[in-house]
Amino acid sequence: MGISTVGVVGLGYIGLPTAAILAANGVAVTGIDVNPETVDAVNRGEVPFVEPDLAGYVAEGVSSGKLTAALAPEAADAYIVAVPTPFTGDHKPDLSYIRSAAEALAPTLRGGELIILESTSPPGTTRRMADWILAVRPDLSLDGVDGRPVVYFAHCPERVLPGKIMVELVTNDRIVGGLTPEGAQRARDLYQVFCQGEILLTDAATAETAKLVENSFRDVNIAFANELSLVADKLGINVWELIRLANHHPRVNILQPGPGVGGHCIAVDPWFIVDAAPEEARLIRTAREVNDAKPRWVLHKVVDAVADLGVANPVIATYGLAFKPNIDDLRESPALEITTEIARTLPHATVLAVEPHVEKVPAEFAGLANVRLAGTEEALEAAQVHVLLVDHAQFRALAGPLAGKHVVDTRGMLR
Ligand code: SAJ
Repeated sequence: MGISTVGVVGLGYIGLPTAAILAANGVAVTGIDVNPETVDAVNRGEVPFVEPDLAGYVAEGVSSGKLTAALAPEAADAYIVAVPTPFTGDHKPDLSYIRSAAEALAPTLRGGELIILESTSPPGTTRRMADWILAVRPDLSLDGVDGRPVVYFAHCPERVLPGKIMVELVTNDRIVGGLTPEGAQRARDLYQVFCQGEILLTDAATAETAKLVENSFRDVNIAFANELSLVADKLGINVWELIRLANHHPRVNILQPGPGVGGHCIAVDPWFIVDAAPEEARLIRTAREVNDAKPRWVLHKVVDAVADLGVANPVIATYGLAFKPNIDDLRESPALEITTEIARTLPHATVLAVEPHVEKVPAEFAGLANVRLAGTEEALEAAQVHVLLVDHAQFRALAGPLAGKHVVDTRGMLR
């Protein structure tokens, strides 16, 4: 069966680019989202967040008629589910968005559809999604038993890097894990429409775990760099110089320390492994703890710098709120956490948050009268302590103006 219509459930950082790239390759795509503002924006050909090149794809898809958005699913040959999988306060996976998506899709199914879960998920989630759907639709099946029409399921984790999504969607290799071999083959046929990388077939649970392992690998390596930054600070050594020199060894490639690890992936996914194998995943858990502890360490550095200053009502500038450079994404952002914690810990200070990618005051600032958004010039002029949190391209020019000032440089921008 050829796939000519696709419903993409969840028009976020992954769903919308995937919908747009499918539409650009001639597939009729309906993007489905529960947020009416997102649906309206997409139907106007607009993108509700910052991602290079995406706006052009969405505008083109809408004007060609290949991309539309709706609040509820419609009949389609295939569906891609790309909804959030956050964790709860005690680091347990929250699958409620997947369950809602499954239950919303169930009534539209006729049999023969392919349903792909793209959301990063704990091992076994694709199977659970299938079970939720079949609980609502016992007239359908996974294998055609008793003559009941088959629905095909696969997990195909996204691995694109925010900021490069439109390139990596096309060039990255993809892992496709089927609940059944036929589910994997059908999913491969769909990704071949736009993916030029290798498409690797496996089973659903291995695909789910592979994605978690990739991000845990990166988290562990960043934790090593962050731990080194604490060690180097204690020893009075410049960590950036230390890493630069060590990386001249042919088999050493240490990552960069920062204010902590943010984003919806690397700060979250390792916990799904810890939850699935708590006794065994000791290094993975420790890496999470090391990275999660870094913002507090930075906060103490800022408090110390302010104490050194000895000013009653200091002005502190923080540069960057996003979780990494050149994007507007604030999810799990250590920079945002540090900025709000400075304001909370130092109620007599004024905190000027400089974030060129954000216009709307973050919800985290609510109830804090001493923190507000500010421009670079105002921050440079008014602040006595400057905290570099995100290495946005715009901030590269700060080395000169900040020379000789009190600076806490978490990204080695002034190295
Ligand atoms: N970071 C450091 N030091 C480094 C590298 C990163 O502190 O040397 C920090 C960043 O500032 C950021 C966090 O880590 O706060 C994560 O940034 P990232 O660029 O490493 O990764 P993400 O979260 O933007 O995207 C990751 C990618 N995964 C891997 O590289 C293994 C991407 O390929 C995945 O698609 C994405 O997670 C995802 O959606 O899972």
